[in-house]
Amino acid sequence: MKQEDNCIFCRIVRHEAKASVVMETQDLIAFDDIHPQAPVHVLIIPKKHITNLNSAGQDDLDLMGKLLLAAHEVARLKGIEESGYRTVINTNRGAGQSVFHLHLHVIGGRRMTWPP
Ligand code: DGP
Repeated sequence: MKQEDNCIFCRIVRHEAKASVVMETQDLIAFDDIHPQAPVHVLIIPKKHITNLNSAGQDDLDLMGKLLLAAHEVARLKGIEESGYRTVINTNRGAGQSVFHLHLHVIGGRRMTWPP
């Protein structure tokens, strides 16, 4: 069995699992997080199954750039580009990664504290 078969985010990519989709391109899909930590909490994922940043390689340079630029597009669509938004990628369990398909959190719509 391939990793992709059992991955919840791959199932969202294939539209087998339901998600509130914010935007979709050939390479990426963005959808509302099921456990939002702020009024806006969107996850952007590559359609290609990449476990996390540790698994991304030189072949993914273009894709990783698109992922980052998509954060701005999501913020614009959600109306938070001016008020501000936080972008987060958790890598491995110690950092809080719970779904092992690379995803970029776009969080906003409320005041953020730092450190998180
Ligand atoms: P992380 O902890 O960085 O791995 O973030 C995983 C996020 O994914 C977490 O905020 C909850 C969200 N999530 C988990 N399963 C689903 C799902 O089936 N649908 C949606 N929309 N979000 C999910």
